[in-house]
Amino acid sequence: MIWNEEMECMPLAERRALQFYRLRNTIRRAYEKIPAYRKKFDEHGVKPDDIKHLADISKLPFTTKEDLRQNYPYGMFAVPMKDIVRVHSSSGTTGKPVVVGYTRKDIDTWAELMARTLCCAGGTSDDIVQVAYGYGLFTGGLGAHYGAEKLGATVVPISGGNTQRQVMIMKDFDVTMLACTPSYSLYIAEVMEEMGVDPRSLKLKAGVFGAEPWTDQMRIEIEKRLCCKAIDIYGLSEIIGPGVSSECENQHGLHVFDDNFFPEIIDSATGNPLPAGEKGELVFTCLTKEAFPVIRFRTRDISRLMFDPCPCGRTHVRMERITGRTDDMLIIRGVNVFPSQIEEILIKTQGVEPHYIIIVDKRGVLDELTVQVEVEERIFSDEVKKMEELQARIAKEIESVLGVSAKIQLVEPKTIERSMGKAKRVIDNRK
Ligand code: DLL
Repeated sequence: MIWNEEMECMPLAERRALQFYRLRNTIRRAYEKIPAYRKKFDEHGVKPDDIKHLADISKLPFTTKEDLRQNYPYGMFAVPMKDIVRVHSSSGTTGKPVVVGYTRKDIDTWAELMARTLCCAGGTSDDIVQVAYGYGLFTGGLGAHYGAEKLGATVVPISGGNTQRQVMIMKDFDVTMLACTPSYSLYIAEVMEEMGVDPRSLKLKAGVFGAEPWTDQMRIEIEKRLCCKAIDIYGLSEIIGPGVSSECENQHGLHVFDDNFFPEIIDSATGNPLPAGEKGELVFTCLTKEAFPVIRFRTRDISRLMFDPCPCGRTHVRMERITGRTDDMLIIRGVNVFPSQIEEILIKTQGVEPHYIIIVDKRGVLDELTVQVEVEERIFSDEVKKMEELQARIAKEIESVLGVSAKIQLVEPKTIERSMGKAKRVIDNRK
């Protein structure tokens, strides 16, 4: 089922016209109502009326996380506070958080986009949706909650944590859909196993997983362990929260809800737009947001756009699953390494569990890469020789795929800390 056929299956020419109309309105409003945007546009020598075609978007200046921080907390709002009905905020682990605001209409738009997302994953009003994303300033919990309600599904607003209870409720409440981070879904699967609950005995049919990077290998692992379809959903607080893009049941790229958010791919070093289909940094412009209309926001997420039609009938442009962030990339002895590349190798390796940490240190002048990964119980209790053989196999694979040597530490099952939200998988001690 498609939630909003008119918008999701709109012919391309019509959508382009709609995007342009909405873009013009957003730019005018931002220029008139947000002094920081007016200043930026003026410094850049561009006026809203200079935007005469969609392609002119590249004439506009970018917005960065730093711009939003400098206007903390409410400086980027385009409406008076009396019209703001909700705020959310990013975690702010690296400085002041970013505060995002929503009008009533923005909340409705968001709910609609999350209803579309759940529909993309096969959801209907018959579903029972366990929302195990955190509720609070984080956008995951309430975003999924409003979307599931809009869909007419039954919401179980459990939030993150208390994993045994998650399993009990999933079983007793006949939950059919799960919403949480991919890393938390694996932890739920693990606890389920410990509790002796067979995932095949559950009603769970699909999960909408996002908020952190994960790989196709991780998807296979989750689908196997939870016996459900694992759908990748993407979003960020600055744009709206979850509900920016979602895979459909074909699981081949995420449909960007581009009647609301205009995506671009740029070269993160030069800021220049890249040719269609090339991989680079994702940039979004909000087309329908009232309270917090960000223009050309640099996400730092790396993806590429896919323009070929999807069998589901949606005509949105699709984005490839995020393969890393520009600020995630580790430079190890001059070689660029993305954590996702290491994850792919680990999960493909027989005998290890999908729980790992990447540690980078500096020994003298040299960078040193260490990968800690849990091994399966049967291997851990086995002979030393097998462990050594496994260790060597992983090291060799990393060396041949990434071109850097890594120290592999095999650790006992269940020793790496589990996450109930966004997993922290990289410790860079050089910083
Ligand atoms: O994580 C919103 C969200 C909630 C998305 C629930 C999906 C599900 P932030 O906390 O602002 O918002 O973090 C946004 O998380 O720039 C990406 O780097 C990362 N991210 C989000 N979804 C995915 C995904 C929410 N599917 C940042 N794959 C983004 C990879 C993701 N990374």
